[in-house]
Amino acid sequence: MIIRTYIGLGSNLGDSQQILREAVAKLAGLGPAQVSRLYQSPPMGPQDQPNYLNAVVQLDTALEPLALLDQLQQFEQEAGRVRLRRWGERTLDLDLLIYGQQQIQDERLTVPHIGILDRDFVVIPLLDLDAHLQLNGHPLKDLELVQQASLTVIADQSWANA
Ligand code: A4P
Ligand code: MG
Repeated sequence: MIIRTYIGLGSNLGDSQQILREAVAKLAGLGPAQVSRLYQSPPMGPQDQPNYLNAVVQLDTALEPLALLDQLQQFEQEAGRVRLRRWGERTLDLDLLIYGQQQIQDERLTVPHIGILDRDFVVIPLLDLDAHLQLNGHPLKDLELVQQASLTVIADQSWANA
């Protein structure tokens, strides 16, 4: 069965735009993929770290959730991932945000991802991909943080092909 999933991408170390572009190419190898616009966002967590580039990929895939997580973690490693501290700087972070309608509580995986509703750098790119997307029956577009987003659009949805 093919499931519609959403993957959050973040980077604030190295050549972030190139790192995210390569990540999109790898994700597209797992099934039909669409990409949000590319955003710059101020760091959530420690403030003494660079701004992030963030985007979201919509991926239709036959992979089971844990197999998809394995792939995401492999792509993080291939990007030379370093992770220095919680909520701190990293070369590539790939989070499984949404996996169809499924709720997953596994020691390796919580889906929907725990931070979605608090993170404008996740919600706004999700809305690029589906303006009517709902989480637990609530339309994301009605969230207050959508009106107060602190993101800057860096590039339109063609950025990953360039
Ligand atoms: N895990 C559980 N559920 C999931 C899921 N849905 N997707 C487990 C991915 N992984 C999931 O991941 C730690 C463990 O979470 C994994 O082993 C997996 O089994 P990790 O990537 O090493 O750590 P983390 O939880 O991502 O790190 P951390 O430090 O808690 O950070 P966050 O919550 O990912 O946030 N500011 C801006 N502006 N933009 C950002 O993208 N990102 C972070 C990192 C901080 N500030 C940011 C941004
Ligand atoms: Mg992560």
